[in-house]
Amino acid sequence: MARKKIALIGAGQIGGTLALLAATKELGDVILFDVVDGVPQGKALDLSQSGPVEGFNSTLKGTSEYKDIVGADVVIVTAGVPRKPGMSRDDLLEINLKVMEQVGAGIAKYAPEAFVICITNPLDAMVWALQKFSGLPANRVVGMAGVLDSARFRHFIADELKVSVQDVTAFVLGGHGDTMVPLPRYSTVGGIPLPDIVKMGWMSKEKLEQIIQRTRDGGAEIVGLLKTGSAFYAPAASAIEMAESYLKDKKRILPCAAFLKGEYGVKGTYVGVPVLIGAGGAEKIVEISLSGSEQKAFDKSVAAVNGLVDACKKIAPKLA
Ligand code: A3D
Repeated sequence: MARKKIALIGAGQIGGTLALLAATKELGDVILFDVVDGVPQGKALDLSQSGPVEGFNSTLKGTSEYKDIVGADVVIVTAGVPRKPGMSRDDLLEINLKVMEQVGAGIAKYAPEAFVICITNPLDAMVWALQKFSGLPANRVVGMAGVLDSARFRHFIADELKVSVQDVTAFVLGGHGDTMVPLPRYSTVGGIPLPDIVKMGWMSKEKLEQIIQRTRDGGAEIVGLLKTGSAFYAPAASAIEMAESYLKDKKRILPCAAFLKGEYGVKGTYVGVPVLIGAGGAEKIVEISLSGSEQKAFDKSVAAVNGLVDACKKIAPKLA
């Protein structure tokens, strides 16, 4: 079987980590693309030289030319700018929208058959714009946010209860922002839903609420510590999990920003929901039932995403 090809658009903090993970897991050969000439080439060379030590056979190439992504099976997009302390994800909209236009054109021309994962913020609006700019079918363009937000939730719960992260599952739905919706009812420890964990007295209700809030603020907490950029290890690991499910047709059910066509009562917007990812891309949107308050929180999150999408349409009228 020929090796798969993974194109990474943006060779910054997340892009470099994606390249390392894709190579060490031998998901395929890696193309690192960036507009800053020298950076993708330098990172690709450095990573290639870790191959003999790590024992992987993936090849890595850095480039500033879109033609090198030709035939990519997967394209992961991190191009743009990240947050600095005091900035919200939404503050990045205008500048990153222009970047999505260029990236969308590059993908449309050279990798129109790829499965595309967008990470650039503000995520839900950028993945919507990228799908429009690239013209790829919506089932092959998804956004990474829910896997990361859920991983943060899982980490905090496992850390609090001193149990293995492997036994903690979590679902965080909605947009990737302050209105994201962590769902305790669908999050479990050893198969036991979190509300039951509270009833059993293993964790107080107050602690669970604190963890939910810390999950919502998870990105800002790291921005505040790093000061010069945002999280990159866990975001990269999360996108790789999605790429692997596509490349190996694993049919994982992962929370992703997916294009809704009426599911959850939402039409024409990208928002975080459980998605089955396999060789067909986003093969199925899984519709779980939401309680009144969960649906209200989800609707609020959708409204926030719609506000950003409207802002995109004003800046780039051709998206309207
Ligand atoms: P950074 O290290 O700055 O890397 C971004 C790279 O994009 C830089 O190397 C730039 O040179 C490059 N770039 C800029 N414009 C273009 C362009 N037109 N074409 C190609 N490359 C370009 O940032 P990062 O890797 O830390 O973060 C990347 C993005 O991911 C930011 O928008 C973050 O806000 C976002 N992010 C999202 C999440 C989610 O969970 C959705 C989490 C963390 C970061």
